[in-house]
Amino acid sequence: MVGRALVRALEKRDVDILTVDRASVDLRDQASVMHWMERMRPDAIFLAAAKVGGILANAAYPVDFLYDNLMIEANVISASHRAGVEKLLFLGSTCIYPRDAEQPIREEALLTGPLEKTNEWYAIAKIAGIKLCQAYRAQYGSHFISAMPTNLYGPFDNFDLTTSHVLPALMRKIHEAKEQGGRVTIWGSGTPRREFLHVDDLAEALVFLMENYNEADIVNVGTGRDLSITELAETIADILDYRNGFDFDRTKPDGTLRKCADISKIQALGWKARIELDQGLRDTYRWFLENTANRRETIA
Ligand code: GFB
Repeated sequence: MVGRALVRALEKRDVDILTVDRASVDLRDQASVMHWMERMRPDAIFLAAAKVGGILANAAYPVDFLYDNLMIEANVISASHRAGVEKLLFLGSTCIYPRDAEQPIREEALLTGPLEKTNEWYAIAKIAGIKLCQAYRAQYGSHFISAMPTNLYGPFDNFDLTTSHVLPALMRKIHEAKEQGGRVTIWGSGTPRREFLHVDDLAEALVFLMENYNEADIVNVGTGRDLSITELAETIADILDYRNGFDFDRTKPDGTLRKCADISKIQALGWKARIELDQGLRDTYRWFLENTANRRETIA
């Protein structure tokens, strides 16, 4: 999802875009990554590739979330250094911050307290990636930077109900309840609050940081506005005209109760999000209808 959004953003600029899919290079394999890097010699790298997923996927696949992400970032960052890449941008996540961090979460909160248990594997891997970028900068003067996006959504999201994040899951559940009848079940209590950023806004932010930022310190990327999971469900229900109400499955985890990024740093640099949640949801639903709703095999 992020890689495709980056390609859409970069196509508007005068650059040659190199992409690599998992069928041609397994980023967990050091030799393959080094070989690709030496053959292509990119000037700049956006490291968006990662094993990602929602709250239950993190619990179900701890090895994938820790090992795969550690290997991907260690291989790509070290190969970038060896191939003389001039600038690298590593993508983390706001789940790297302590579970009880003061809200909105400032970048300085990193490593000041215990992590949220439901995504600890992923958070540890992402913190290691941030530190590796900072280590290359400290030891070799590398221009490696890290951005921390909040919860993302948009075209090419994962709509699988067991592994996806909350926004695509609720969109699909509400769509199916509207089409087939029945009610929608929200996992957990519905009270946790989350901040959602459209992936096209993220891509613009990443290009902006690539061009304008070159420091060791991490940078949050978000809208600065959060809402409860129930409010998100109601917003999607309004757009899809679903009126049958919600049930709550309290056997499912809530995760962290609040996760809203302080975005004053990136705003001071001169960037802010443009896509309002309502508009972003409408666009994403249109994409869902055109690409997945009638082709279940692509999302099963
Ligand atoms: O998006 P999500 O899976 O992950 O869940 P996190 C957010 C909240 O939505 C939790 C609730 O409180 C869920 O219980 N929720 C309600 C649902 N209904 C659903 C549903 O049908 N599906 C899902 N998935 N959730 C993620 C991390 O944490 O944040 C990732 O797991 C990543 O690793 C991402 O860092 C940014 O927001 O809790």
